Amino acid sequence: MESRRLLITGFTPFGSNTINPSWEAVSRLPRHIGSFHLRPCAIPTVFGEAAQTVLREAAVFDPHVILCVGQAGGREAVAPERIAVNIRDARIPDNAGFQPSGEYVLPEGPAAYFSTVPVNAMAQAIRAAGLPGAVSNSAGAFVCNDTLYTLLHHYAGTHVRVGFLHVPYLPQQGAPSLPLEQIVSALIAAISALEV
Ligand code: PCA
Repeated sequence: MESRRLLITGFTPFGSNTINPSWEAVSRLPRHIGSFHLRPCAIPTVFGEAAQTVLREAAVFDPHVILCVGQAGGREAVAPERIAVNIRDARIPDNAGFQPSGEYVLPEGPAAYFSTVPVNAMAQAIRAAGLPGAVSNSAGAFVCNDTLYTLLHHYAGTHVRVGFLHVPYLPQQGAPSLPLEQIVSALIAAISALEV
């Protein structure tokens, strides 16, 4: 089978966290899943910078699919995000000390974009692997949403697919949580659902 390139990212720790399960899991993924060849990349939890880091990496790697992964404290399931909104509204400062309140991601952009990966199939594949998976209809208004929105805007009308998965805390961060191996397995299941 012809190999396809998947750029997959995880975020640096932010706020009061000293670890980010998204990067912990992404950095432990195998380099090949099904027909995909993976390029893992750590990105900063900084408005704007996060998406720019993905775009710089994508300019070199030329991915068919981009999947970003982020931490969502309080979530119980690994959640493919359905939508990104044109809003920056932060409860805490990002890692550069920036805390926007009700600003646009892109003043000239549309209100929202739908993700261009099959979110229902991905959530279903996670559940079929015996793990908690559920589609989410809100990626929030912090750096994760900002990154997904910016990438969907950039790749709108192209063949590059863009998706986002939020993952729960690791057990050492609080509850609810999911062990690292299970987050890794859920990501593998979700990536396998991109084959169809
Ligand atoms: N989660 C944050 C930003 C970085 C991360 O891992 C979010 O949900 O926006």
